[in-house]
Amino acid sequence: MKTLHASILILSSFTATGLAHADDMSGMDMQNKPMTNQTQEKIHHAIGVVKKVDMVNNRVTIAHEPVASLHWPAMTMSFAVKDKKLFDQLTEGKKVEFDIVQTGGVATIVSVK
Ligand SMILES: [Cu+2]
Repeated sequence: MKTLHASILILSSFTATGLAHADDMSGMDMQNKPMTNQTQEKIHHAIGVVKKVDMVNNRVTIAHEPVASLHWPAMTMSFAVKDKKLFDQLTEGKKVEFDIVQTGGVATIVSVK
């Protein structure tokens, strides 16, 4: 009976791996589509002052207020900018409200108000 039990455990761990992989695949598909809530990407809201705009590298430096949903204290940091159009609202010295998505340690601004 002991041997049988062990093989059931092995079988079920294979199944779990298979499911996790299926999740990864669907996540990859989603990246080519417009943002939906199914991407698992959480949108974080922040407020800050634009310090430096780097349109060539699609980056902006913002002195932001604390972001509770990301457990971030207030700080000045660089963000990736998702769309060139967002630079219309990212003027140095301007106070902005913006939405951030964080994936793999990279914080990307996805919209600006
Ligand atoms: Cu920060």
